[in-house]
Amino acid sequence: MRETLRQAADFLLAHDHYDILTHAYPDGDTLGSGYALCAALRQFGKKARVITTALPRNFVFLAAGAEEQSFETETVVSVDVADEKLLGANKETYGGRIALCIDHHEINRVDAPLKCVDSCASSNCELLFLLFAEMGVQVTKPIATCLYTGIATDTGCFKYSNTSPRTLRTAADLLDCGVDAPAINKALFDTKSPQKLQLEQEIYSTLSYCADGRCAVAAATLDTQRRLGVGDDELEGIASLPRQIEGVEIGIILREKDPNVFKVSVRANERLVNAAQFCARFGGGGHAAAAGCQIRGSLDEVVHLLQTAAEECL
Ligand SMILES: [Mn+2]
Repeated sequence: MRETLRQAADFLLAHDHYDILTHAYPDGDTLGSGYALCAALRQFGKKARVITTALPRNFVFLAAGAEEQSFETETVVSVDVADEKLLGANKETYGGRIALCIDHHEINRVDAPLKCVDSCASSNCELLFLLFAEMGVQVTKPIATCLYTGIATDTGCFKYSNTSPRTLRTAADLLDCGVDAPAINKALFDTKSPQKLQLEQEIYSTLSYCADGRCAVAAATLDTQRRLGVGDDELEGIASLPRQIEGVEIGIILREKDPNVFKVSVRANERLVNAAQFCARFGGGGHAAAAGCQIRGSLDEVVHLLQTAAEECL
């Protein structure tokens, strides 16, 4: 890994005029990585900008120091992007042009001449912290804030199993650089818009159990989403709600995308049920603990279908 970090550092110091690509439906890790790397490169007098499909409201603070720069792109770098498909609308412009890929996903399918991938890192930002040390970047408060945000979001605020001793040490170093962790944690993990709270209330009111309380299903219907005016920002994170209930091994959330078309998110206790296999029954897939699929039908039909499948599994 040390050798790879050195190569990536040398590459970044040797080139200029950077477009830094983030993945579509950007999260705190890809955006934190993008804006941190952008600021780091500018420290060396280089031109750089972050290319993103969206900047969700709660992450606007990451872009605070990055004033617009106009230049002709020479070097394309991707951060936290596991596959070119995940570039979304930017795939057309940048597909096949990535010169350096920096990522932490176990499976990375980006075809780039230079790849710096560490699947032991909790987050891409944890990896960037090492890379910045190799480059001699001065980790200013804005850079540290970006890196901390990426680490915190990818680890569920240091709760998930990807939180390693190194993750916590990195976070400690970032706190030394002046990060206001309580403020970031409050804004990202302990704050809900009134609409989101109302949404959760309505979702809980649809909750039904089966398999002796070991499976819970709840739904956000199109009517609810329209009435509350909620979008992807508010719907983010609702998939984990039913799994928080004591005794529930399979938690399922349905989100109606079009009339009678449901996007199904399954969270499972992976020691008992494989969520990816569960979703494969309906043409979907994913990970052992978290997977998804899409099913057509009325709400009652879809719930019945999923409950029957859950009862077979449990
Ligand atoms: Mn990530």
